[in-house]
Order: sequence, then structure tokens, then C-alpha cells
Amino acid sequence: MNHQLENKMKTINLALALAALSIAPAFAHDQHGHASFSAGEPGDPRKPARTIEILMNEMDYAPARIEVKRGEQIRFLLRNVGKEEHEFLLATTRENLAHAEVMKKHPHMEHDDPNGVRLAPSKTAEILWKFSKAGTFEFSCLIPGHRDYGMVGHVTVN
Ligand SMILES: [Cu+2]
Repeated sequence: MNHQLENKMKTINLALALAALSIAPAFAHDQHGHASFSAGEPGDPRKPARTIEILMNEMDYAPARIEVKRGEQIRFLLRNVGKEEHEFLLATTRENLAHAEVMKKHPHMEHDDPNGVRLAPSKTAEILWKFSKAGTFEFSCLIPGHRDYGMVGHVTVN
């Protein structure tokens, strides 16, 4: 390899390393030390919540589209009715796609963040979430391949 090409390769490797570092984690901490999330915040169990049941299967969610009002709390009742493990990760599309790249390298990453869960077949879980931000968010399964096959749903917050 000539010197010029070698230097070019080094630059590319550095750029890739920096890109990997800039991938946002599922949540970050703000200046007060509180976790902050892209799709709102964990719900308050003392406050009212609307329950929405979501079935997870190969390879989709039902329903795959929901609408909520800004500030509304939703109790997601998640049921894996499929034959494989599936996830429900609530975030922005951008964050989920970045997370999916990480999961290609670490497909068995465990999730027990407040905004997501991984469920074995026939298991159920609940996620209480407050949609404090307006916008369009998504829930998806980031087990390699699943999102591309259709495991993505959308939440519109008005
Ligand atoms: Cu899945």
C-alpha cells in the first residue's frame, strides 16, 4: 500500500471511530442528572393513563399507528404473541436507526431502559410513558432484520 493510500485509510478509520462515538445512547443525562429521552419521559404511576394494548408478532405490531395528545400518559400493554423474541423501543426514528447499527454488532444487547423492553414469546410487559413532546415518534424492534421486515410503528403526538 502506498503512503498516500495508507494515510487516506487512517483518515477513514478515524472518521468511522468518531461516528461510532457520536451515536446517541437510548437516553442521556441532562445537567440535573435526570435521564432525558427523545420521545418524552417515563410516566408517573400516580397520574391517570390511557391503556393501549400492542401485539408483537413476526414481523409487525398491531396497532402500528397511534395518536396521542401532548402531555398524555399511555400505559403500553405489550404482548409478544409471536414465536420469536421481539422488542419495543420507543424513540425517534433517528435514534432507533443509530441504535439498530449498534445492535448489528451486538445482537443480544439487553434492554431494560424505561423506554424499551425485549420480550420472549408469550410474555407481556408494561411501559408507562408520558408524551411530553409534540412530534412523530416510533416504536420498533431492533433485533437485526426485524425493523426492515416491518417491525416499526408510529406515534403521532399533537
Ligand atoms: Cu422483533
